[in-house]
Amino acid sequence: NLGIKQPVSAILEAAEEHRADVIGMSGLLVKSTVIMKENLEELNGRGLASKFPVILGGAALTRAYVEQDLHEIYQGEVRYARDAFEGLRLMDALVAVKRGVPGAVLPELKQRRVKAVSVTEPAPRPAELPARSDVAVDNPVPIPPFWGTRVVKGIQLKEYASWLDENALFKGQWGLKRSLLETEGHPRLRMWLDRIRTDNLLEAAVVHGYFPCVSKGDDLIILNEDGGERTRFTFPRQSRGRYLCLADFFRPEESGETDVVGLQVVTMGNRIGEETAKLFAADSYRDYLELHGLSVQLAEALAEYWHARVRAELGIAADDPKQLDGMFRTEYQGCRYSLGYPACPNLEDRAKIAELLRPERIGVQLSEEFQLHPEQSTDAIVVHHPEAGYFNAGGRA
Ligand code: B12
Repeated sequence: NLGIKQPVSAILEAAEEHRADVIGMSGLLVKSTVIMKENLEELNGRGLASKFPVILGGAALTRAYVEQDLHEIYQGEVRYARDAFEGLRLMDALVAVKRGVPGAVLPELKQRRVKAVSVTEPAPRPAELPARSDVAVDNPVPIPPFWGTRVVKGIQLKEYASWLDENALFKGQWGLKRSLLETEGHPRLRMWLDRIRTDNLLEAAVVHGYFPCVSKGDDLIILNEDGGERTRFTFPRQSRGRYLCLADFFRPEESGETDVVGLQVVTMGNRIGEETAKLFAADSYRDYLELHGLSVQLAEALAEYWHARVRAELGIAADDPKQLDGMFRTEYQGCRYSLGYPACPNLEDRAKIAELLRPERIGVQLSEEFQLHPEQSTDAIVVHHPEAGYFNAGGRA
């Protein structure tokens, strides 16, 4: 395991040095799917495709993208693995084929039934789309407690620990079966939370803000104090159904009124990354996997908790569900949209959020690939409109 963000030359050097049978790569963000394609082209270019079969996995990839689109490009074998277990089965098959074991074959390639839509480039806006959806424009506009940004540091774990989505942790991160939750999941979680507290591993911090804004067509325009334009976001509009666009949840410019949008960046700080790196270097994989998984879910928990604080500050928390699972089903007023998700897919827009919030004040930097460092950080646009909810738009509608 070479770790994250490895250039293809480092991957190939290690593969040659260790005489690897197969190269595996993992992609969490859509951007990494583009890099994988370039890496495969590089292997072609260096004449290494027949030497190194490739297994690809990760949240941003689909089986069809790998086994159809990438397979067409790559001059060697490339397969998709849904999880580590499929990865092991593939390794068995690939190595058996390589060694010429009689009867050994690779699993068949999965072919897409419907035509592919590009996931990296937004679909052009068709001319016949309506300028707006039917989203109400007469909902009350809350008054924020302040305009501009605020930095909050030293947030204690006990404040947001109860917002941890245990299902996502146990199932999604730790890969635990239901039957192991009582004997493994809960005790290990208690142990890690204790250790995080005792060793002071988290430096949870938030920068958030309220900005005056209006909408115009598909654009959300952030205003200056004097009412002039400060910056604007352009969001995709659904090409059918309700023709929703994120901009519709804000007062249109023509109304003459001004709306309010919340922005936030939350982070778990740098120390936790150093700790997980130590565990990794010491070959303590189980501990590494558990602590890393917990830390990323705690970033999500802090974002959820902060969103609730923002609803309270805006005076729209009256409808908040009493139970946490209702929170996870977003049964409250408004919605928290993270850039990169379907309603606002453009990761480049993270630079605008960074400019408005200046998250470097809590130690968070935006990389050239528009990723936040430390990894356990997430940003969001907070919308108060009662009709706001998650939806697909643009190429993925
Ligand atoms: C948890 C999570 C987070 C956490 C932690 C992320 C992290 N670094 O681990 C937090 C809250 C920090 C986060 C933040 C963000 N996230 Co996020 N996140 C997720 C979520 C819900 C789960 C990812 C995860 O950790 N899964 C658990 C791991 C273990 O699974 P996995 O990576 O898929 O790997 C498994 C398999 O795929 C396979 N596998 C993977 N690789 C390989 C390789 C080989 C060789 C093999 C054999 C197998 C294999 O085996 C693994 C075990 O089964 C996904 C959605 C989803 N359901 O997948 C979105 C998702 C990855 N996030 C997304 C986005 C957009 C973001 C943000 C950009 C949002 C924002 N604006 O803040 C940020 C980016 C953070 C940053 N630092 O810049 C998008 C990415 C799409 C895109 N546009 O690029 C996703 C896909 C959600 C979506 N549906 O749109 N996120």
